[in-house]
Amino acid sequence: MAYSWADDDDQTLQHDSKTLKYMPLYELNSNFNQQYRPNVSYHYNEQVSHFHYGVRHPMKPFRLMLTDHLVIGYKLHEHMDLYKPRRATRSELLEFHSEDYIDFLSSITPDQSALKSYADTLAKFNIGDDCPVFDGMYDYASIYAGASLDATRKLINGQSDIAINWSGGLHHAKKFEPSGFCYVNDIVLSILNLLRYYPRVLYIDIDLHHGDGVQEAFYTTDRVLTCSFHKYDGKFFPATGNLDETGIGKGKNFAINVPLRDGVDDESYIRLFKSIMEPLINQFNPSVIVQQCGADSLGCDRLGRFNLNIKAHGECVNFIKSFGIPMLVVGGGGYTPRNVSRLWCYETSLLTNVKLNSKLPENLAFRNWFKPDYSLHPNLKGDNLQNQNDRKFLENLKITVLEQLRFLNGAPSCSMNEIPPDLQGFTKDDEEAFYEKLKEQDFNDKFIDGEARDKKIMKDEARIGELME
Ligand code: V1D
Ligand code: CA
Repeated sequence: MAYSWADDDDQTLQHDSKTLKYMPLYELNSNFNQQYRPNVSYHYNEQVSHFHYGVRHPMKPFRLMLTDHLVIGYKLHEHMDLYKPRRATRSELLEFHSEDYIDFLSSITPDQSALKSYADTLAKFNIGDDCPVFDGMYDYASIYAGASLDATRKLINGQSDIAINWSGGLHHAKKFEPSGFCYVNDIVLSILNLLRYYPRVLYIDIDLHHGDGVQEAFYTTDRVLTCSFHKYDGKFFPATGNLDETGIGKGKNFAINVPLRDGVDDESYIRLFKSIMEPLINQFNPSVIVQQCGADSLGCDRLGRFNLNIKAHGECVNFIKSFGIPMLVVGGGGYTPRNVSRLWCYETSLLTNVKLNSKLPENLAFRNWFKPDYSLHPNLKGDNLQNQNDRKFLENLKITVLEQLRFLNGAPSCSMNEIPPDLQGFTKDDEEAFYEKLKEQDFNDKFIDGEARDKKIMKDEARIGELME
């Protein structure tokens, strides 16, 4: 019988109605002792979930609160270091974005944007239906970017092997403008920071949409290899990411695109993903990986027409983890909040080596969002959605990409000659002083201990109690 990526195949955590309340929420994986057991950190500033793009807009930051409730409800905080990161500063944002764009972003208000006199400025900065001006927009952007940067600092100073920021992953933002719901590009900012210490960065993007902003930012360098899997038909947003976009100059062949059609299913996606990523990682030999885990590639997404189940998406993340390379994991798109939060909670469990009971915790806040099944793994495969990627199409994709990999000629031995400008000319002493400062900064970051976290949960529940009355 074929493996089911949807429902609960796990016998060890099964229960009947009488024993339900005694069932553990999770168990450690059976091969726990032999497995790669990375130090995992979780970077989350809950303020990020309070912003609203607008009632009709599909991007709902609220999904991040649902995710956090699931993560905490399953007690995954017992397996990670938790940080409440500070916002990114203006000067941190300027590492990638232009000054006039950041000035605009930090000064425009919804009231002003309603005025006709601003029409030209709004058009200049691509403000419109996809990227509206909303209350607190700049705060929102600096909070999610701050969390990704915080995560990179933990990787750089060796405190974390895997650092997670589900509020990040906004891969479309450009140097001079927002794009596709993304205001600042936390991924580009993070990669720039990682490049100060790591010779080669691999960027993997499994969001439904092409990771165009990240690809564009590193299109001419061989120190960052970008690889995006996405829907492509020449029209679907952002209408880039065909096979022939491969990089230019020194970056030739260091951009990889896997353009797919609607309806791709679990088996075909996983097979294709693994058959490309394994040789790619062996060839490029990255020193650090950034993985964007957009949830709009799941079945039943409000904007997407892929057909993946949560376990299949997770299988890709787990496969990359199995290489044991330091990794920044970020979110991205995802427009059916209940499934976004299920997915990112499940992926947190994979990264922390914890096996979750499929039945959602009884005392979960917002549990009614997950009815009627209350399961972590509802079947998301739409039976009426045909897989328009037939075997031949997928085989051709694989062959073309593997052919491109042959041109990589091994990993570039990096002389670090493309170090971001502010670190050029660093002496050993400078570098040590810098590390000391980093450590100090870590200490000042709000590290959330178990007790503080428990208090926070009690507070959240009280608030929900009030809401329900
Ligand atoms: F359906 C909508 C309703 C309101 C506002 C916007 C949309 C919408 C849906 N899809 N907008 C889109 C995409 N834009 C366009 C352009 C509008 N022009 C006329 C064409 O099709 C943008 C999709 C953005 C996807 C973002 C992402 O999922 O990749 C993401 N990743 O990280 C964060 C977000
Ligand atoms: Ca993608």
